Amino acid sequence: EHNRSIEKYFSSIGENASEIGRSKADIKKDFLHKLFYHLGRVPALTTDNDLYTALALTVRDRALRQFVRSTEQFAEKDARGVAYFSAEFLPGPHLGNNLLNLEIMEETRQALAELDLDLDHILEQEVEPGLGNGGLGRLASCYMNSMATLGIPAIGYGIRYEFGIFKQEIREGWQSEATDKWLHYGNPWEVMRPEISYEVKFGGRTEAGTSKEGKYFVEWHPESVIKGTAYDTPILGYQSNGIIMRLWKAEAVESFDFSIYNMGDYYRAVEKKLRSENITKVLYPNDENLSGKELRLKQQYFFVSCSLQDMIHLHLLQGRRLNEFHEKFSVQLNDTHPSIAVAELMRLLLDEHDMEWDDAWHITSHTFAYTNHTLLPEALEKWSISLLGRILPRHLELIYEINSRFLEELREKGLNGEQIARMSLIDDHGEQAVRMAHLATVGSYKVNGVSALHSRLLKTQVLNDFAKLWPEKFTNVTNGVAHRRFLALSNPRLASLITEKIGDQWLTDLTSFRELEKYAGDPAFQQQWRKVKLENKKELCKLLAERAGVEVDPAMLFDVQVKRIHEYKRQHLKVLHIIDLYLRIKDGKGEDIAASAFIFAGKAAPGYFMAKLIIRLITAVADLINNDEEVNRKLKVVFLPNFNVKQAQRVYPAADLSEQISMAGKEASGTGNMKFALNGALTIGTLDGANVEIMEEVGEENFFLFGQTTEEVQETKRKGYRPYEFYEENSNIRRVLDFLVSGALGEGDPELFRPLFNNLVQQDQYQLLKDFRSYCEKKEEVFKLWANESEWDRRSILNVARMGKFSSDRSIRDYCENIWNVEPVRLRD
Ligand code: 4GP
Repeated sequence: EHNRSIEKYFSSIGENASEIGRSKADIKKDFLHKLFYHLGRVPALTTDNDLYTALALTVRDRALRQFVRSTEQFAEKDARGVAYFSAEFLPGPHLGNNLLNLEIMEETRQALAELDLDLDHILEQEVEPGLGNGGLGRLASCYMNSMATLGIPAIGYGIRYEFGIFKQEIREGWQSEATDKWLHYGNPWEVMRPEISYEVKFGGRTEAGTSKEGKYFVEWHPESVIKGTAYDTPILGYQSNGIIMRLWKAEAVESFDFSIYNMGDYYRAVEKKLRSENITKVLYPNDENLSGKELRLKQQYFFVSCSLQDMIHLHLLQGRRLNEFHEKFSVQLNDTHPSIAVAELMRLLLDEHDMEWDDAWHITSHTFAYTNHTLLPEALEKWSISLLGRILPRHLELIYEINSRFLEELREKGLNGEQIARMSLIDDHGEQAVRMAHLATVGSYKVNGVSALHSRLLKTQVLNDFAKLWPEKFTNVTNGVAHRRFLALSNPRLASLITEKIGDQWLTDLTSFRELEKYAGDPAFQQQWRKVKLENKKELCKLLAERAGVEVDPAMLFDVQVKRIHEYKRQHLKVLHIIDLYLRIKDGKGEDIAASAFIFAGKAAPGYFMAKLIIRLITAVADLINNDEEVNRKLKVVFLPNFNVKQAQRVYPAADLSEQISMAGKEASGTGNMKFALNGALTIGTLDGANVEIMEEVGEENFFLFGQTTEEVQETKRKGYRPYEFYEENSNIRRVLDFLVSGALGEGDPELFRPLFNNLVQQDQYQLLKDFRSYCEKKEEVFKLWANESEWDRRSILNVARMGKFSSDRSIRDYCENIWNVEPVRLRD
């Protein structure tokens, strides 16, 4: 039963502008109301956080209005929707982005100025939600913004971690980790929904039976039950629409176990509550799926179960039948983290909604689509049978059943035993385990990689057997980035220069950047372009001085590598080259070297020794070079601690050169590569991931390509790669590697970097030594071009002009067409 008066109010929200206005006066009034009536602050005691919170609440009202309006219209149209399942979201600071999307940045700035407040200072106060590790989580958030912009009925489902990705500090050159208490000062963006909550079972045993009507059924008697409660954050698209990111928090079903409480054991009663809440306490800080623990599996199942129960609830609430579930929803699995959803939807349909197997399987296998984000063999998720059986006994049974039907199908198709064993959902080598990528592939109607190259490798290598079986299931969607956040918001100088030249259509259509091409050779425009970059670099210099204690000359070539620290990403390749340059200068042979600031940032997984050692190497080289009078006018090295979205927004606009130097075949796509080029950096890179497509778009002549191709890498390996030969035969390599263990670096201990040295000369899995010469040669070209300012600028302008393809708006359109079969809804404001 709807309340008519409320309904009338809802429909008036849009029409009646005075309700929630966008003018300076409205914003000022609402801001003061929030400050006094919501926060109850007297002026003398108002803190920066109060100001931020009051402004955030003022903006959230407007964001929620957009969400309510969009939701109403999606419902009116009865449109097919998308649920984006992701264990990670990395939204970045909300406030600035929301002001941009609502188009009230200037009004807000002025409203605050009238109160003698500075918007930029208030924006600085926001603590970002670090609910992801890196690329995969950030991609999910870019997609949320684009789905909202395009009018896709979508919801993002995930986990409300109480502690996000750790805060990285550098202590004596090493990474140290501090907990990220992002909720400490409150989170004004979320709306808690205590009434939207679901129970999730764990452990225990199952029992099969037959009903009076002769129907076979299974009951799951869990060992424990945990409640998930929804927290909604509105995510805005550009200019109007809003969608919701719904994150689940775990709680005890009962706050106290009263039976224990009555016995007088108060602490034991509370303990049970605490244990339940553990599930959503902390994000696992391992990117690329490195090592999963029991709690991680529980997190995955917990959020997936809440989300599917919620979707079924919403579906039935709208009077729809359950057997048309897959016609109304498409669920995108962001990597295998949520892939237990395949078994969970089967369970819900079979056990809780009395469906027959074939019907349930039809719905399930037409609901899910799976995106793979990494080919690293060690990152392909597996859960041991014993763990899965203990935590999710019913799901293990269902997985066995799905598997036995699947293998039967393979036998009927005439596949041999070896092929069947390779494709099985169960890995029988060593400890038996469930291969989650296989479960996701079998249970999905589409599977995609995240760049053309990656999707091809997925089909021809990792999931080759499946691609042969179901060629039409496999497709590609090349990643994209939210260009509004990563250009309009974070690089306002460049944004307004571009808008002056070609208008602001690019905000909703990045391909209109093509029009910039004709100005690429215009000296006056180049000069303005250069000036913008210089201003951005000056700002970054302040941050580098403040956070890393290093003074950098903004006239230097800013050569930047920011991303998670990983051997395959080869930060150490860049370091080896820096050492080579250092030694050259020491020899008095450095004239041709362009004055360069080498900037690094990124987190290492806390248990990943080599990655942490690479950070130590960077800080050691930085110490050596920055303190050497002979060298430091020519070279600077900086490690900027605690890279996150907020910092990223200051780094990309200031970069001249973007380092995308992974070993070919290892980086699924990369999205930093796109953010750099969008902000006018030239790229030095291998033919890996989306680099291939970036080069295709900007032209080979505007891209510094080096290194082996994927095929050459594989050929090198096949022939028996012996890195030691490079050490022996190439005197440059030998000199640089020997320097690592000479005691010149890091407290004079020659053993400090021995593990790195040994790894490189003995295994060198990522073939740094093989690609080293080609990298150095390309760097010489970079230096030469840098000396030719106007040619550098011309190429920089061309790079930006040709970035149209890499907006996440384009990616989302691709998902809609190739995978979801969802039509954008044209929404009225
Ligand atoms: C990352 C990939 O490493 C990166 O190439 C890609 O651009 C990104 O996903 C988004 O697709 N993978 C992860 C991960 O972050 O945890 O596997």
